[in-house]
Amino acid sequence: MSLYQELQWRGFVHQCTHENMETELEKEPITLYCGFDPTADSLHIGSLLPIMGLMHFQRAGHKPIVLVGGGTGLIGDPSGKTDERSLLDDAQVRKNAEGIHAQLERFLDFEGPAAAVMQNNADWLCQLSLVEFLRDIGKHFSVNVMLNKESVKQRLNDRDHGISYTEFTYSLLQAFDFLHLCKEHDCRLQIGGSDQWGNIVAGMDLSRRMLSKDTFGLTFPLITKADGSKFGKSEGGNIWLDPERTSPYKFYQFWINQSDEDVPRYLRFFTFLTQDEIQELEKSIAEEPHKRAAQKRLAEELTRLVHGEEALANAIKASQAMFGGELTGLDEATLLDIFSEVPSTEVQRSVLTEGVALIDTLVNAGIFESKGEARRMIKNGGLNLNGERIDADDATLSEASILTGNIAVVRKGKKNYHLLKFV
Ligand code: 485
Repeated sequence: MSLYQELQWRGFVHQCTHENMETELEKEPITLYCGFDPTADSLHIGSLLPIMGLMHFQRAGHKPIVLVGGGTGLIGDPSGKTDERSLLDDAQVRKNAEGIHAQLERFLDFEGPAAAVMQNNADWLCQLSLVEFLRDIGKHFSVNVMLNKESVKQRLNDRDHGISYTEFTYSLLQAFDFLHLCKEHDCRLQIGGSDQWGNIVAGMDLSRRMLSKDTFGLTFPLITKADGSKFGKSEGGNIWLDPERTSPYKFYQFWINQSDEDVPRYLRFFTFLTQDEIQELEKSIAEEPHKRAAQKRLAEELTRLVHGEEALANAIKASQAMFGGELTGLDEATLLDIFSEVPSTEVQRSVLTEGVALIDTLVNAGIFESKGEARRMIKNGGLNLNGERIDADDATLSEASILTGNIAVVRKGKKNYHLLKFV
């Protein structure tokens, strides 16, 4: 199967500037690029599709340039935005650029024949002189055409959500990047999300006019969810690639929780599994949906890709803990993360040394209404402390009741968890 066919069956191709793209890509390895603006110090899962795209190109022998928009990030892309962006200051953009540079590095191979290259457009954009730019570059752009671009049109007739001269000029900067990379690196293709179409085409026009070179553009679709809600958000907001912002456990859980309707598409987008492997998983969704084998495989592949093997093992262990699995061996941060949505009560540490009965503490913490209820639960084998069943009514608390840090985990029945935090 050719690279282009592979991208097509996976659903990556939204729009493409050339009908002969497939043959062009088979002829010889080319250099291509995708740009990421440093609007935050971490990427989120919205960037995964273009990242996967770059990886497919590299696996097929093409050479990816990953561009971090240290220059364009100072301006802000109006594409797909209904409001003017607030400007980020120089130091913030630089810090953000460092953050996403480090993240992007782990997905591609920077050695070998198709070695990827990192570029920061601040290196050339921030040196431009205004007068020169207006004379040499600006002359090639027709305002009449620009006013008809989707990203601009939307904001023209709206007084409250108008567009500044600054953002209006953004696409010229991105066009200049393509020209620069075409000239300096013989870069022939730019890829991006569907919102980037106008910017990509602007760069192709500029390269044709100034270098007489033919370049290509390819965009990916916007990811939609079967239920109409927005892809990539949880109640807590974005799902970030930075483990400090979204823990590997939460990241893993996000994918585990995808619906049966969405999972087949996500397997094509976000894993390198073959058509056969994905078909097998689709069969399992149809025949044994309760096993959630497809969701598990998706979560596994992605957590491994983004966070590595060890973080994946921890995320799986943490997920099992929530369903009655082993609790020992998980550190305090992981425990707090797993049980972040579980009620918790602070308890005076002195109960650990004063031989206080466990059931008294549980009633005081509001976990049971009465001692009678607690005793009945114990009799039925339904009370569990730190993963171990409590058999005796008169069990007491001690230092050994702490699982890790200052926490003990109480489980009532099958899944009712409650944390005790000794203070
Ligand atoms: O030369 C370039 C300079 C900057 C950019 C691209 C080429 C960034 C681009 N203008 C942009 O804003 N991209 C978005 C971003 O950085 O968050 C997203 C797009 C999305 C996809 C992704 O970047 O909204 O469709 O292209 C990689």
